[in-house]
Amino acid sequence: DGTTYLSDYRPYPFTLDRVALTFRLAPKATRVMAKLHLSPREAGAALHLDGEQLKLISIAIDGQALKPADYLLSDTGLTVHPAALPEGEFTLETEVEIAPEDNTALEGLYMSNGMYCTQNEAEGFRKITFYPDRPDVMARFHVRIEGDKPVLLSNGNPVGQGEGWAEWDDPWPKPCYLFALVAGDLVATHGTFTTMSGRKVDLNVWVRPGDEDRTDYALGAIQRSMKWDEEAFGREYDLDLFNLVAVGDFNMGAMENKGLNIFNSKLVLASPETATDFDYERIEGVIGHEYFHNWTGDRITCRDWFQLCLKEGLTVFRDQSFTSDMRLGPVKRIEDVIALRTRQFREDAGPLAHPPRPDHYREINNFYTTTVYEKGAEVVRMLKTLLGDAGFRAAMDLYFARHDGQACTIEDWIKVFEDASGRDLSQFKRWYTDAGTPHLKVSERFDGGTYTLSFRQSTRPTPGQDTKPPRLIPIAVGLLGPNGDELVPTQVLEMTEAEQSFRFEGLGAKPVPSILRGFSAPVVLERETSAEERAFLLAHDSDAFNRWEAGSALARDTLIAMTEGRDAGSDYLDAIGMLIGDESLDPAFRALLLRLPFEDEIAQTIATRGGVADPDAIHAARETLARDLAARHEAALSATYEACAVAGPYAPDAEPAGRRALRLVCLKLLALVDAGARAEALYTAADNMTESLGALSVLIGLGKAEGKLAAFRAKWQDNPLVIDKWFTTQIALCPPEEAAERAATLAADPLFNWKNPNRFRALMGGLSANHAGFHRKDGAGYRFYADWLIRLDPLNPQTAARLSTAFETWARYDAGRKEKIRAELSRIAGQPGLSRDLSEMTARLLG
Ligand code: HT7
Ligand code: ZN
Repeated sequence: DGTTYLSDYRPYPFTLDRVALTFRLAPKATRVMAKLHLSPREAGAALHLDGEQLKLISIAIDGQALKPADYLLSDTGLTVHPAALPEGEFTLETEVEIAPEDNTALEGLYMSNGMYCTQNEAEGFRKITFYPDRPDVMARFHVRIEGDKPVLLSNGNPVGQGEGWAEWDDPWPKPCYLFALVAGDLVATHGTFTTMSGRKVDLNVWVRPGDEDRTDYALGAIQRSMKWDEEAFGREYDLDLFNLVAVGDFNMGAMENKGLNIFNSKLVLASPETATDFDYERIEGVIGHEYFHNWTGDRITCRDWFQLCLKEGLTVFRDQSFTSDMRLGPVKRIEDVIALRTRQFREDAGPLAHPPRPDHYREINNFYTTTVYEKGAEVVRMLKTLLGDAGFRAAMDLYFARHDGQACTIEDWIKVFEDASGRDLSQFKRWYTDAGTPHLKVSERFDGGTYTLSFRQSTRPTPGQDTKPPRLIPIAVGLLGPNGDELVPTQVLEMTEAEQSFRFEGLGAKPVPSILRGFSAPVVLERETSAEERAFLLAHDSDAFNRWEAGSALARDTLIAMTEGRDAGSDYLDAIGMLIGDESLDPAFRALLLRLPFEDEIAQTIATRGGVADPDAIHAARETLARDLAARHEAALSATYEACAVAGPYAPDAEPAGRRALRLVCLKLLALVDAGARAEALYTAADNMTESLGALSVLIGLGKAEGKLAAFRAKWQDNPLVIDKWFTTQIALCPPEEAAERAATLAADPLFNWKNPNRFRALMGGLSANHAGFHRKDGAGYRFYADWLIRLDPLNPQTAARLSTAFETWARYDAGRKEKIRAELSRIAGQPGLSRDLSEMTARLLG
């Protein structure tokens, strides 16, 4: 049925050590000549090469043209019969024709604003030439590009160039998914980096003419990434040149092609007037991520695509650690956990749940998920928690030493950690193979100076996995005394059983436990905790994560009580007041404390507790609590708003960004008591996008932004990245009852270039982010969204399928909404000619 299974893995029966590619570029008829140096690893095997949408012009072995009877051509590839193959080494030469200009799926070789570029992960290379398109076939590439573009780039080192041509040689063997080609009218911002062994590396950030004044930050981020990887992991860059190119049409964030990283322009271009603090942080993080792949992805790659989290989970862990070191570690950890819970826990709780290492798929593009990436990173983090800093570093050193140049599996990875630590990690491996988020129920006893913490772990069934054996869960715990002192500093309890108790002896009084410090494992903690205890932890916990967690749990419980019409009390409002202006706390941390949980998060918690989420009630409760908070603490909010003003020119660093974040949280709350007066003033005065967009967002929420939105559009209409913000913000933050109609109006705007993935995501992502708007009772949000997925699918199935995950939460809601979502999913599933991508997604979503 077109499903690929992990258990079917077989090594490729040929080795391919060298490949020479020649590209003769033309928008409608590019010719690709490939020469593959192959040798058989087993006698009598047929030679299968993947290939899709290729027009075969010629094929020859050792210079001899093949006869039609020598091979079989199909929609998915080409197979040369064993009888047509020589016994030992041989060369296979093919020539094919492709049409990059007609490639709207943006996989393989395509065109973006007149520039040629490639995207080959996971299986795009088969749309360029006939080839064993699998990550365990690693070869050295020599590339010649012929075309009428001034800049012609590929991987590795330039080895020759002239008018209309250039040649590149990459000395490092690589799988074809890391191949890249770029040809266009581009300009570079140049820099250098001297590696720890004293080699000078040339760095270039390539962009379209006119964009070069927004590249400095990206260049600095490359330099910081290179330095950090040397210091934190001992990893040095291994070529003399590192190129990074910004592209306007791109399906995802960026791609780690060897020596030639290709980026979505939104993750490169930044100036204070056009990019927000959040954009700057992401740019640095993603540039780091792609650069760190040079070792964890390129030098050591994956044996097959089931092992994707081997490179992605590890590299996310590395980029999170990098950002943590560049900015404020505890704040970064809280942001990462918020993202994990809102995206990954949501995936794990729904019909799309799968393990970080899945064991089957129909379309691999559908498995570039938050489970593979972010949960994969959490699993690496737990290994570090279990082994300690030095043990983790020793294991990483062994991983690089043992597996450099190889295509590996999760088993190889686990074995490295076992060998480095002397531990048996077979139970730990379940984190890779089992889906679902474990729930950890906690109870406690205090008896004659002994405090006992008891845990029970359980994981609900997920698609295809009914029973879940217990996992090894590292639980970081500290104990606080009645006056808030740390009685027992953080220690890591290793839970291995379904039920397990841990004792702490010799305590004078019953302590207050701080459990799962730093969010030491990706689990849902279930513990009856009184509001007093939460307020106590919020005031005293030495662990920043748990301190924030106590406040956010108070807010969440208050909101849930309000949605259920119960008396919510004033514990949250009482507890939070003192912290607003507490100068001993970082502004960025205070901004997180003051942030009310997202509506989607509240819906998720209600459903996890067995309730039915009512989007309208959740929206109303959040509005009411925000109003109460503003009314109760207006003075502190106002004083903090004034105190956090940042003087001097804009800088994207963590310190001023944290002050702006706190300021904008205060602004949003104050707007509920000043009718938006401060937001109007800030919008007029702001000299940077963070504050302009922050103020505009507040006014959109108040329904007072129409004139400003029109002026904003006129001012920025030639800057696609800013116009994307214009689309997203107004739809995500407008009153929910307006969202579907506003989305329809925006879809008719001439600036809605829906074939551009960023623009499409800007509108659709904005709509699905408006929780109560998307889930409007009459189904208008669902219908609009489904209409557009149906429209996009024939052109760009990957992006359409990815966006279909907005429907993954259908089971949380009432029967009426459920029925409407399922009807839309069935309507999509019934479209004739639906892509494999979207049909796999709708089938899984419908369950
Ligand atoms: N390794 C890359 C994953 C990827 C991708 C990137 C851009 C466009 C399509 C893509 N398909 C898969 C990005 C990363 O994780 O670094
Ligand atoms: Zn990655």
